[in-house]
Amino acid sequence: MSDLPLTQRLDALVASAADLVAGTGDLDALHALDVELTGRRSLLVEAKRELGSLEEDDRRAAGQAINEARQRVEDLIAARRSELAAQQRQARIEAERLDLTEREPARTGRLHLVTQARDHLEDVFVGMGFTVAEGPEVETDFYNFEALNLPPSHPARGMWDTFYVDVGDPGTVLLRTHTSPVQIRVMEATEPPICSIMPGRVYRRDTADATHTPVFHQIEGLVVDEGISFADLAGTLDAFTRAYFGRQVRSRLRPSYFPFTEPSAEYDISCVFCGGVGCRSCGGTGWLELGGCGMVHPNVFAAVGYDPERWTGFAFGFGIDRMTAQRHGVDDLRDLFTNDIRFLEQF
Ligand code: FA5
Repeated sequence: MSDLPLTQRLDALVASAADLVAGTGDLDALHALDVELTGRRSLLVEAKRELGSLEEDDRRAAGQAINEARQRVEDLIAARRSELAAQQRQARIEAERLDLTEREPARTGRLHLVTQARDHLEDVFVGMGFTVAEGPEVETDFYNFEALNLPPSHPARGMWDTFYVDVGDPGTVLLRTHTSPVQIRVMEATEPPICSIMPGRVYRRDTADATHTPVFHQIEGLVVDEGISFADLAGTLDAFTRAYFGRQVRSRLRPSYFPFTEPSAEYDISCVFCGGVGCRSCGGTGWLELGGCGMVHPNVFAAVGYDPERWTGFAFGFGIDRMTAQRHGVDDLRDLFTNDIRFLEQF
């Protein structure tokens, strides 16, 4: 090849460089080829060494031809370099791509356990003829306490450690401590007969432990009509217990005190873990406490303008979170809200 004229040798060199460059598969191979084609030991550099033996005019033309050939080779290499870099970038993006549609069905989202429980409770009560009502979480002192027969400075207000909101006169606006204020709102808005449940979130300044959280959920029930008796309350709660927990679970009422009901009772169910024999979960008693209930106090009827001589009724309020925990064998309420996906996806 070295016997051929310089321009022909340079053309052949550029043509073979084009094939070699096109054949490189990655940037490392291209770098090695770059050194071979344009480096100190390359044919292009060797050709320059021949220039010394040429006449001045020929030398200028040959030098120019060598420079042009080098430029063409360098252009080929630069074009291939950007092609390979783009290919490499694309490959990395493909490798790192997260296709969310490829996730297994078992990992799709679901309703939180407490929401599932609330929906289920609503279904059971609606099946028993109740309607569903809701009220605000930020309440006034009137609805949360006063209209419920808890006038200011009533000692029983201490039963509910309250979060007050810095709005209006001090102590007048608060985060509701129970769902009972919704009873008042429902009675203000409707004439008897009433047969409603009122689920929702409530707030108390309670320190979190295995059975308490500062934010939790209750479901309130209210039935008002002529001639409603304590036997109706007991029968309704018994029917609910069997529908929600199963036929093997029994319920009982124990005397208690709430300012807005008279008489008042605590509602217990036979322990779902030991069947009533006594175990660690029920403290050896065989019973689990779910909430309070009683006959609506005449002062509450008076606060909403109902005639206490004509109307009677019962009310109840259960803790949904504790009920859920008991139903599913969760022994620490805090597990429901720390949002550890490994815990939540079991339900
Ligand atoms: C009340 O809140 C009454 N309003 C219930 C009521 C309604 C009585 C209508 C009579 C008529 P109590 O403070 O006991 O009552 O709360 C009811 C239930 O809420 C408790 O039995 C418990 O299940 C749940 N509860 C109370 N505090 C917490 C808490 N910090 N964390 C989780 N659940 C709680």
